[in-house]
Amino acid sequence: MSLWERSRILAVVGTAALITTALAVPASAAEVEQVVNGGFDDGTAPFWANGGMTLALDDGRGCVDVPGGTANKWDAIVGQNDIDLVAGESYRFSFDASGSAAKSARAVVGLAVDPYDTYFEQSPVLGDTAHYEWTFAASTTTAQGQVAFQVGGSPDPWRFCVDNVSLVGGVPPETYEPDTGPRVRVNQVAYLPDGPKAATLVTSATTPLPWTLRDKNGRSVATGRSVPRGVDVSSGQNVQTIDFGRYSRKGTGFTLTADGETSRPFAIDAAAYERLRADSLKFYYTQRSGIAIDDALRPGYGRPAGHIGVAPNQGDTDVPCQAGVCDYRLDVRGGWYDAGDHGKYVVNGGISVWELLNAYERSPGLRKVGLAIPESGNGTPDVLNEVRWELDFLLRMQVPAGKPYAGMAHHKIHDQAWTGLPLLPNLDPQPRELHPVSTAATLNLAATAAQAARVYKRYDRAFAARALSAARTAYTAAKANPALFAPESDGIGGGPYNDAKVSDDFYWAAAELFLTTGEKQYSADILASPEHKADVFGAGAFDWGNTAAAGRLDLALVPNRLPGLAAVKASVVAGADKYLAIQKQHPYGVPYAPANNMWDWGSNSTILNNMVVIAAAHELTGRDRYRDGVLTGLDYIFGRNALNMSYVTGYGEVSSHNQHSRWYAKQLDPSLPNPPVGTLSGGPNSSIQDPYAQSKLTGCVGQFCYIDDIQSWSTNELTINWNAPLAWIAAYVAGL
Ligand code: 9MR
Repeated sequence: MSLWERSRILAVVGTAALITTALAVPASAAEVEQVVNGGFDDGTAPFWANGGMTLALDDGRGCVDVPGGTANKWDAIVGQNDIDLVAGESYRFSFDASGSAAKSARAVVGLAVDPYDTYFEQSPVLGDTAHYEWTFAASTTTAQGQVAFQVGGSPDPWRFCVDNVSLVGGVPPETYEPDTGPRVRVNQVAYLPDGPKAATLVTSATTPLPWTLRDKNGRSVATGRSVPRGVDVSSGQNVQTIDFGRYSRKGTGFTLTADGETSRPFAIDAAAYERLRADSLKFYYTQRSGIAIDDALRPGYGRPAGHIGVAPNQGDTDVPCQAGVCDYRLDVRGGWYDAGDHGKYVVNGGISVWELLNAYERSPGLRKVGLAIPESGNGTPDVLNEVRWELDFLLRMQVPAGKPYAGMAHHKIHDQAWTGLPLLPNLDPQPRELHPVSTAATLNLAATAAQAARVYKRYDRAFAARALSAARTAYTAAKANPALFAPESDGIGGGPYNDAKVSDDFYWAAAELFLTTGEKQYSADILASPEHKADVFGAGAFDWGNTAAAGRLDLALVPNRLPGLAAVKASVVAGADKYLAIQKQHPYGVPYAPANNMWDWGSNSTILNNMVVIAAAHELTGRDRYRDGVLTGLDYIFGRNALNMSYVTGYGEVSSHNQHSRWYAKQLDPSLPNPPVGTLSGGPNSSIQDPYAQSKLTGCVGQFCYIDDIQSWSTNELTINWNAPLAWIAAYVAGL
């Protein structure tokens, strides 16, 4: 079973557990030990060791000499089988362990037999003997459970010792209380001097309270009274709002005090957004596949090239298809790694490219922003240099002429099986495979290559011509194969990015081809599309699977002669008005209110994408209220939220910095870096699909469904498609 399938099952189990908890009588008092001889008092059995290791007693502990030179954590294991687990029951997993300096052990409670599912895992960094302890709820009932310490994957040999291994069932479930700091919630980065300035106060008070704004010297510079807002649906908190927008002097180190609490400090200044405009785009260079990352350009982030056909890598220069899918091999080197994994997916590359090129078209100030990348100074704006790295990869994913499905694009290329963390790209030993072509991927290629033909024309005519020809070919091929869908089940070794609705992708591709060529064949398809008159601005405006709004925005903003353009523009303004109305009702100023308060995977990007629509309305109408809506939305991302934290690494006093990634894995291996400054975390996700989030957050309300831990891939990953709206909005704000 794949991680993704497993995650779906866990999600279902999670819900069931929630319901049971609500109805259940308190857990019975009997706490039952599941591990036999965990203290190694009777020798080492029934623990076992593999990978050529011998488990032996040393001072009453079980110890192994771990060989160096293995690729994966699971190439060397100390474990015990036949562990009983009962779904929904809460377990306390604990042990004492030591290891040679800074080696990590992946401690797992999982299934002892194929497919070796992981129910709970932690990867503590070891040193002198220390005690480790966590509580989690089992998602599955089995008599074939396993407690294991995976200690492989080290280049050099080391010694691992463990003692007092314990898995006790029937313990009371742990309650996790996030540390949310002061109850006055502000944008911890910066408000603009002439922009709106609002904060949210978490309080039990239901009548207005006085507030004071202080400058960096503690001097009161403004005062007022808060506005009671009742219980906020998105967080379950009783809140009030504070409007200090009349204060407009520049400065740093401001604080806001109300109800006996003082906010984290913030600036009133645009400068941070100029930095963010570059940082959010610099994120992409260190995501690059197929090129060594130059430490001189990104101090602390230098690493060898990944997936250029050098062992232990097995790709991406000559990649076969999955068995039975095709009989050719492709050179699909380059591009950006999608996220914290080493996969490369055309649909997610597509929306990312579109949004960054769109930022270039909409924010002229981006042209002069240097990104310190190898191509800097070549006469082409750096944002286009960076996006070109991905475009070249997307073009390589197109099936060559003369082959079956010529002109279509393969949906994705990634590892044959999931790998563990941490794992640098160049050390990934998995075989790489091309997955089948899909209509959605092909239309992503058509849309972005057509857009690229327009954008790159003045810098590289030959590339623009090649891109346009690839776009036309792809569009024709998609029309001939309109229903080849990537299935949800294809989630082993990489994410599925399944998408069975492609009318939006057809619309978007036709729009980009029309905007670039002006040809009637494409405008005819736009006008005939069911998407053209539809309200495409839902709870979230657009994402990798919903691209109609991308087409609509460009039709509204890129000069063109489509009949009925006034209505197209009006539809964008109406979409923005919808998001503004939601924001106005929201005591945290969020332009996002998902049905049933079910926050989506990557909610931060959804919020930012809704802000892109609001910013588009600003361009279309020139009205201040749209600019103000974007700025207010920004406050949520940077700390005016229930968790009182900024979701962008290095921005704000407390910010996400442990995003799920195989190579920015400092939390697991101190020799690796955290994600670079300017990296957006996915953010609150009500479905908490990963076991770590489930162990901490089960029952969470909206905004609270987030944890800054590298294990939480469903709430705290970084991705190319999430940093794109951050870069878009940063460029917009810096350009105001
Ligand atoms: O961002 C994607 C989210 O919208 C999907 O619901 C989820 C499951 O298909 O996958 C997310 O994308 C992940 C991808 O499949 C693999 N690379 C990491 C991505 C972010 O978690």
